[in-house]
Amino acid sequence: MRNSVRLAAAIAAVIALASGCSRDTSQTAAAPKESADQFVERLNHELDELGRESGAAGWAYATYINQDTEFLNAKATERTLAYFSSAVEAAKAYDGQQLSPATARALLLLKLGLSAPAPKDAAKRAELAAVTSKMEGMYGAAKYCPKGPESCKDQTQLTDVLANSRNYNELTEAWTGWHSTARPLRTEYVRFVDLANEGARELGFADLGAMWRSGYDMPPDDFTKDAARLWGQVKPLYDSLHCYVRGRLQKTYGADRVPGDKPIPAQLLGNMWAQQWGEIYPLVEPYPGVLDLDVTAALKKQKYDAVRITKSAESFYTSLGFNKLPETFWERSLLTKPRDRDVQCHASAWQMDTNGDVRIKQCIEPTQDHLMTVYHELGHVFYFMSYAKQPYIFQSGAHDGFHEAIGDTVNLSMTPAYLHQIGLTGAVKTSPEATINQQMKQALDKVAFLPFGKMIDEWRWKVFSGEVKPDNYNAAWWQLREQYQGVAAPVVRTEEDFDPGAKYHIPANTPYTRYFLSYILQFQFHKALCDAAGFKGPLHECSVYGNAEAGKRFREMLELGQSQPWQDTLEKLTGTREMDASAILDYFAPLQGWLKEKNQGQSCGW
Ligand code: X8Z
Ligand code: ZN
Repeated sequence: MRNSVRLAAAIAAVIALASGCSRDTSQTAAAPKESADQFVERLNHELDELGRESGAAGWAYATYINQDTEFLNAKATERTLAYFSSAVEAAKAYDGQQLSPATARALLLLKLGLSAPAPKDAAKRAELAAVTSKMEGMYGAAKYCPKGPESCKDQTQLTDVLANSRNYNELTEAWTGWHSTARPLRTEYVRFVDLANEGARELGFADLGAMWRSGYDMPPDDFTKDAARLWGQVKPLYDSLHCYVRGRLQKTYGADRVPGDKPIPAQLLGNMWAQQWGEIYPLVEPYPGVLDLDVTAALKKQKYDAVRITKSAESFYTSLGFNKLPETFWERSLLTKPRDRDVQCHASAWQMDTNGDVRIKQCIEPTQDHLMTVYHELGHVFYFMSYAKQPYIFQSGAHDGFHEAIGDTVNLSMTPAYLHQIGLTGAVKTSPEATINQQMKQALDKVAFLPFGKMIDEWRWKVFSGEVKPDNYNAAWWQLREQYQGVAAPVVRTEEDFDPGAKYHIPANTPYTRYFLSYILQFQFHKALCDAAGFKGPLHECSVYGNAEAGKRFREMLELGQSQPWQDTLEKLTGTREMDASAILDYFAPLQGWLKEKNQGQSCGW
């Protein structure tokens, strides 16, 4: 992903837009003699230049957080913001003109190009750049130090506790400790909301949330309805999973701690944000011992290091016909956590320029979770490489959910058969019990995530519109977490806390609905690729590893970037113009049947 304020497409192009232009920004002011096509051509060139500067500053900051890199990153961001303000202003000269579809689209994307546009006022612009830069660093460097500097634990360590401990008090302390680090972010965030909203309003949007919802090639209200429709399609499946998992956690922790008809305490689900629950698989395994799915143990035993994990992911993509990663990827990526400095460990992918400098930044550890994340990040990287021939403004995902879905689509092909083939799981067994085990493991990540993916921006939409005010930030957050996820805060929360700030994408201002969409779309993509490969069995058994035809269809989609409305791009691969949950429901049909039976007689819901 690129950087925060920078470009809306964090990962993508438009972000890149943000990167820095070496020219004086005043050059962008309307050049009346320029035709619209010429203007867009100049934009593409300048944004490319600008992207290099903001990319370099952003990378330096994210991989070495200190006052100086924070300052330089803020300066680069400020220049990006200024460039955008002036470019959008200049583009108004073409309002009402007859434009080619490509030029009209480029000008529309320009306006949507930042995830937080600045007010025109120069002092406010500088303040916005400074506050966004500051928040990112605060998050990346945060530590919980219960008993002085020697006792400090960072996010990696606290996340490990959430994943591996089964001790209720230890889990509660790690959760509470990490969330306490977000308190100082509240003041910064309040100011950020004011400034970015002002920028969005100056561009003609009702608020920043409305601007985000306008990035989907359809009226923003239709998008809101579409996202709600998708959630409605998958909610019954989530409810079944929630009911079953709560029952099993009750067996582990007792009914006093996990009451039958209440939300699940958020620290018990194996993840700091209760967003993916794969780590508690051993507690909920339907048929113990039937299938060896312990990839983490295999990685450790075989002494996989970060490079080998990344090479394994690369091989999957090259098996589909993608070109290999460039040498510079290996020289310049950050694959392990440095010992001696603060870095932003939240994984991301970077398109540093349009000349093939692509990288990832991830503090890789030998676990299944990290393995899947590396495949996810490389999905972004192969998307960057695939659309590199497009004009700069179109170098982005068909929409941001597409960008998130590429690597995850590949994840869906990492079946037990594939993992066995690369030596990471035991022999594949086919039995109804093995299928249910495998599906449960997948559902703990893929189904459990859905309400989380939906609620994050639901909260931000309310914050940006003013429906939720700062004195109600935390209460509104927990209301949504209960409503969507059916999880509860481990300990009493107040407005002294700022729990949203404990999740990377809030201080980094990365829109989150993209992930919700990705978790629906990736199943549509998977189904389309399996069809292209001629696969005939149940969807969850399909892997397109090594399949040339599936690879070709996939690459053709990626090469289009953001050059046309996403509906056209989706149709090309899947034959439909709508995002739709039937593929994910189809995929999990065996598990949903099983869960319904197991949940009979239980009181489900919260
Ligand atoms: O942020 C990410 C990726 C980088 S784009 C690691 N994800 C979301 C998260 O961690 O919250 C992937 C899944 C959801
Ligand atoms: Zn991603």
